[in-house]
Amino acid sequence: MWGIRMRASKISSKFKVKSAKLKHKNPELRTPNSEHISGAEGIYDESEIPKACESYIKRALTHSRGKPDEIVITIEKIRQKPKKIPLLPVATLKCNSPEKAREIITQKLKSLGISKKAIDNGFVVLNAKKTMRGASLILLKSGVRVEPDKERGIRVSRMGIEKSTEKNLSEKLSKAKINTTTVKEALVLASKAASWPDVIAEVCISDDPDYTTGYIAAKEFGYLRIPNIKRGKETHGGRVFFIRETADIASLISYLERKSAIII
Ligand code: WAQ
Ligand code: MG
Repeated sequence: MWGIRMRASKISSKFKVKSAKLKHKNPELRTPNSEHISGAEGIYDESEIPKACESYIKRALTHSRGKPDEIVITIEKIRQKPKKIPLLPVATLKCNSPEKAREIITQKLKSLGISKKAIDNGFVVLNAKKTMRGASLILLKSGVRVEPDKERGIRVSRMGIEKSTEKNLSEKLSKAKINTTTVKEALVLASKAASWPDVIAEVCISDDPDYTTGYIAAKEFGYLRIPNIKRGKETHGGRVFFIRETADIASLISYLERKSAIII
């Protein structure tokens, strides 16, 4: 098994000249002012590597957030046996506006014992103009953000789905007319994260301007899709994990970013 990750970015127009000069002096330097365009990750068999890379590259080059000027693909052999994880059940809620979405999300998070302060801090991340590359970790009582790098956030990575499970899932999603890579990848990510005991809930809004369905996920109620979580053409978005106040943060981050997991 191989883990493949893609990350596409462009130099923020504000910094174009400065960054280009810096890069000219040292071509290896990662531009500090690059803007995130898209990212993706999965677990594949060796024979699938070329196809997976091709589709990641295509995705990076045709993204609705714009043209990248850097695409990084990492392909690495997975040494440890992946942890086997169940898929969260999927449902789509009724929602016709971002205001209604906020109401639904607030009510669901409160029912899990998440404080108003933590919820408000979550929405600050989700509505911020500058999107993060990864997710924020918020303590569910105090509302404190504990991800070490507030711009990058935590990247959930090294996850995939068993072939037969994916086939079943595709059939089920097709019936609901939502059999897309976007839904499947989000579901795999949410399932991996939800399986960690200290992760109580996740809220996600896509940062793609043309994707307006988000979700809230938790072990208690599964993966709930929320249409119209944002208005079209808006480029904000993000992910927030609400975690136990007493969580061991280092173990949690290590699990989300580095431990391989396969949905069975
Ligand atoms: N780990 C942590 N955070 C991530 C990751 C990751 N691997 N990938 C993206 N993010 C964060 C980052 O802040 C992005 O700005 C934000 O999530 C949104 O990422 O069922 O497409 O890739 O129809 O735009 C939801 C599907 C799609 C709902 C979510 O997210 C449905 C989506 P995007
Ligand atoms: Mg996106």
